[in-house]
Amino acid sequence: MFTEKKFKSTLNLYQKRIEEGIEQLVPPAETPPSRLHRAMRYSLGAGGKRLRPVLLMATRDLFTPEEDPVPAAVALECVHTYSLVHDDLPGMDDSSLRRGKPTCHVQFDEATAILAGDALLTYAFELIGRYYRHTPALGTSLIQDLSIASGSRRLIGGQMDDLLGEKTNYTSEQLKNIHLNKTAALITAAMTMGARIGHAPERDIQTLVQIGKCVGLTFQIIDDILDATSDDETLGKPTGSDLACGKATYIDFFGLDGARSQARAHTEKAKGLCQDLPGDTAFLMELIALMEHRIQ
Ligand code: GRG
Repeated sequence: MFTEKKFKSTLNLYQKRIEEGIEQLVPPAETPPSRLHRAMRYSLGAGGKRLRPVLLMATRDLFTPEEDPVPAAVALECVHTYSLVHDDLPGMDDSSLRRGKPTCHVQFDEATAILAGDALLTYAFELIGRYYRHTPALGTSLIQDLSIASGSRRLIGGQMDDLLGEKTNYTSEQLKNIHLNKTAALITAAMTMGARIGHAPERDIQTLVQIGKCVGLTFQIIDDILDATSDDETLGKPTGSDLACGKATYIDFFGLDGARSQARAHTEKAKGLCQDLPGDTAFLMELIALMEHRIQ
């Protein structure tokens, strides 16, 4: 067990390494065309929790600490940030607030936000190619994990189905599948990429895939609960949007208490699976528990 103080200081250390990694590895704002690089950095720097890169680094630390996880962690945050920039666009969620700040298309303009998202996505793969070229097998598997998780059958496909869901009556099983694709896939990739950087055996990678699915589902259920029960200021983005655009959520199917108990069940399953992993999993287990109790 971690004390709360030890957990927070470890989390801060990971987050600090990620902030430094973003600062050092992403092209400076003045790189031409500077409007584009300013927009990329604006969205990357706009106060995210860095959950996915922290998961990647903490998972790597369960195994062999030989390879540097920071470039992969930054690449993952670039993909996550691109997805948020595009999700906020008028053609998708049409949101003007993200992480308590104007969204990229509001701060810059729509065309710049589209290009900044495109550039963040592309840059992620440049980073992995550049920093893991000395270990080609590792580099290739990182590219595979990240491209599959962010591709048309996972993140982008999940987003497509989610948008179609505004006009379709999905079943709870279909809703779960959307969330496995839209939310859990990148979270799972965080864990498998971390494990690959630590040269984990395939057996442990398969356990992490199961953990990632549970963590992703918990994360999305809590997202639904917060959208319905929190306020714009606490969340740093507009609340009540699911109801406003007629999207089905876990609360529609299971009620608030039912949704909460599903989140708890997924969290407990993930923590149980952590016990099958090697190394000191105390931090990872606390991080997983935090997802269920997050308020933003
Ligand atoms: C546009 C291809 C494409 C995909 C968009 C990100 C996304 C898919 C949809 C956003 C809708 C949403 C609320 C999804 C729930 C999961 C999620 C990605 C939440 C935001 O992630 P956090 O809370 O964000 O980790 P921060 O700001 O902390 O980085």
